[in-house]
Amino acid sequence: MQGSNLDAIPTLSILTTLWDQPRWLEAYHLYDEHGSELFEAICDLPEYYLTRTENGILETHAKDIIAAAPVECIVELGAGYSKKTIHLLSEQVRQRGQSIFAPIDVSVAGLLASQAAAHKDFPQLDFHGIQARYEDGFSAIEKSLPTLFIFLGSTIGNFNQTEFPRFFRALAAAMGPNDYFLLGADRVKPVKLLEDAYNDSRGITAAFILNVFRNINRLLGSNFDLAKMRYHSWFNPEWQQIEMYAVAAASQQIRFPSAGAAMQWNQGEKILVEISRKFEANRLQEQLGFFGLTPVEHYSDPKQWFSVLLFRKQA
Ligand code: AVJ
Repeated sequence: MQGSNLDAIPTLSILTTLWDQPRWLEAYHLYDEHGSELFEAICDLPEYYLTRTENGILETHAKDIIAAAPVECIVELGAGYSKKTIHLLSEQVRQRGQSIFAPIDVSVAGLLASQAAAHKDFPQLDFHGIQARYEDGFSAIEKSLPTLFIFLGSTIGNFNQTEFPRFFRALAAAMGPNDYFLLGADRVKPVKLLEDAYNDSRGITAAFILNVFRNINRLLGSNFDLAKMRYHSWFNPEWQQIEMYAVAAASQQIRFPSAGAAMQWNQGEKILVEISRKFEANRLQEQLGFFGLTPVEHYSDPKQWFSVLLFRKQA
């Protein structure tokens, strides 16, 4: 297990984006322990089609995907050891035997849990967990080792216009010639389906989004009052993204004692907590071509709701 110092980063990230206009937050703050549990619950919601659709695609096509990407190592970005990863790992072991599995994740707890599970299920896998944010973790990957990088769940949809190119520049730079990249991306579809997936009838998504303020209170000693805010989300058609907001139900003064700072959060004012971009598969393939990633295959489900795209790094 490798680690890096992650502690100094969140405070700066939170304060700078909260002082932005409009106020917003980087999505990774959502995943404290409780947030991770709430996200697991989201994945099982009837309205949240993403996880089960992508899982179906991987279950159906894992054999072809692994056959198309002759590698010795699988690097998973985020989300250590899910059901969907197992389809790929078991095919990798079946087709190639002894292999390396290296998940990169900010959560040590998540990495340890996936290490225990992977060791039990796949004794032929060498496990190399890397505790880091994606871009920082890339440098730990040996470039000469034939590697398949996987980034599932449409997590790519969380990245804004700045983060997206930064991520792909770093990824492409970390990839050796003929390495592979497997990307799960949610597709544009009728608005009602999209909006329901992010506004479930049980209110789990609302709890997940507002929980970020509990995490921030814990990290920074601030006084966000979850009872005085509400959740609002919508599909922005021009930007083709679901936008998830916390809205102040009453004006409140938020203090950050550790930073000696305070902000006035006015009634009705929104904080953009998360975006979830939706993609057109062909356009995404063309776009990634500019980062030196050549499309190899496009896997989808019968309703064409979700895409799993395989790319190869140009030599
Ligand atoms: C984990 C980023 C893929 O955008 O669908 C789900 C997060 N937020 N419901 C998504 C999320 C609210 C999810 N990703």
